[in-house]
Amino acid sequence: MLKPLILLLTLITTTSLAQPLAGTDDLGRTLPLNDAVGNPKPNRQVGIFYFLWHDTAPARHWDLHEIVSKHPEVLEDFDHPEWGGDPKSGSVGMYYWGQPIYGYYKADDYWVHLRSMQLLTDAGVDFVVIDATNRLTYGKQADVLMQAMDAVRAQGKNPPKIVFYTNTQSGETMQEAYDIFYKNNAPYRHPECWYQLDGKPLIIGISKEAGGKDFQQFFTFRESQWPTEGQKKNGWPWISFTRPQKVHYNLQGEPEIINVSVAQHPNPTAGMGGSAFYGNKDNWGRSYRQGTMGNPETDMLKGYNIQEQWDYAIQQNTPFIYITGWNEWIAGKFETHDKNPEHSWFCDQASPEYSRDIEPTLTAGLKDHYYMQMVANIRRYKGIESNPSPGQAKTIRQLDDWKDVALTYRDYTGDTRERNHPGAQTEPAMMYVNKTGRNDFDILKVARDGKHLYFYAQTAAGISPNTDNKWMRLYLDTDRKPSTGWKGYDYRVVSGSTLQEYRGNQWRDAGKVTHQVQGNRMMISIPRSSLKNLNTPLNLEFKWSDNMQADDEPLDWYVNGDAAPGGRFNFLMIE
Ligand SMILES: [Ca+2]
Ligand SMILES: [Ca+2]
Ligand SMILES: [Ca+2]
Repeated sequence: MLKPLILLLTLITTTSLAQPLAGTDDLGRTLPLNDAVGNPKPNRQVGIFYFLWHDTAPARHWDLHEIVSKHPEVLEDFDHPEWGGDPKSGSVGMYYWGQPIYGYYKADDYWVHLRSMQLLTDAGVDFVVIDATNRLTYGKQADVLMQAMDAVRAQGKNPPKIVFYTNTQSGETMQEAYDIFYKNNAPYRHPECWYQLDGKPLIIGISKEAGGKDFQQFFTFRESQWPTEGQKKNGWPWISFTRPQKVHYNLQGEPEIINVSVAQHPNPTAGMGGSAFYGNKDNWGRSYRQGTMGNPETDMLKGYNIQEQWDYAIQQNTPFIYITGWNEWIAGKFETHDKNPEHSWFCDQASPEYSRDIEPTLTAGLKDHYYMQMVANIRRYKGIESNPSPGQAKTIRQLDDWKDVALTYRDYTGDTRERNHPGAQTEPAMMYVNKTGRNDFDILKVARDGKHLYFYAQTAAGISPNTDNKWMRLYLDTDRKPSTGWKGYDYRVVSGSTLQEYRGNQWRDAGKVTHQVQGNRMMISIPRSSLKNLNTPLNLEFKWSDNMQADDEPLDWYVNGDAAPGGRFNFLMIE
């Protein structure tokens, strides 16, 4: 029952904060920390457009970037066999513009959602906005996603929550969402995953279509706001076709939200495909900036388009920023909107340049550049907690000595679980199998005295036997300079006992170190004298890695074994 008091509640926000993780991306961009962006600010919330629609890919061929790279003639032949697909089905086919780092996954793949929730938690994203604008609500897929959120929350982390964005047949779609996700006894009910605004779960749609419905009092509503419509009160924009983007206002006339998007298609008739394939110049790709198309060949990795929007959005001080987007990936191939019947029309996504996903990808060298850029901008918008203080120096002789080292770094647990799930491909069908998860990092610590640095790792279960040099590695950026060492790492310890220095573009043995292992605990002691470029007072970054598969590729840390912290992040130790 609605109490009048609820209406008086102002915007109360709980902010999810990333650990102050360090990191530098492959373009040399270093993440800002507390000294650059300041402490966490109240009333700063970030949502990101998130998609659950990946299901069955077209038969035989499904990767638009590969198809067009190998067979550009398809662009002038609507029924060309290299499009793949089933000519008998008459289906348009949903093509991937590129390959996600986890492969062409289906949206019911828990392993993928768990990784995404970890990445978005580390980034400080507060909620994911599920695209339910096409009438579908993706019950089973959203259930899997919310299981992943629940798993991350059970570890004491603050993962994103969930909001549904409806538009087509909004009233019916909101009803369905209410019935399957929210109401008592709903089959996919995860109340702790509901993103709340003004004391009630938030839903986006056409609020007048909720009139008289049983869910009308249950939700806080915001209006679906299309970029081609006039500005609505309470509108939440999933994209903006103006430069700079519009600030959108709530019913009280307060500035509430602004969108930032990786790319935009202000000429929907041409669509992203028109610009990617047929010479249209009206749309804004990843390289667009200062009113020009930019130069995709040199600029596509750098995210100039969305950066221009972030810079403007952060200045507006709205309590919400809406990011578009995380993982759309696919676009339908439709009949032409120009005069040539052999052309194909792709509306929202078409190519590496004319696409708007931030999730890391193996296509066209985009890697995790857009993810790292997003992390940096969320920090600029929200601030971040200060770097941890290491406490008193302490000599560590045995594993039990770690008990009174208070400063604790945390990894996720459960990130070593096996993957065994079908991909979206059908001809041939594909099973994604990943059994590289082995030792599951949980708690990490660091200590030091005048002579040694000590590193501690505690795993979720007993540590596996020391059988190979991928086992329980420790990476150190001892001078905290990304320009020295391999990806900044000047040293690593392999097999617990061999210190290696990165010199002359390869890892070379640089002495022996000692380690101890007992059950699920391990420690390594490294003499300070063996680290040539160690900053004093200490100012270093470290990372644990187990069972990485591609030794020269940090993207491996998104996919294989376990890394602590994940991806390209490092823990910080600053005296
Ligand atoms: Ca772990
Ligand atoms: Ca370094
Ligand atoms: Ca991890």
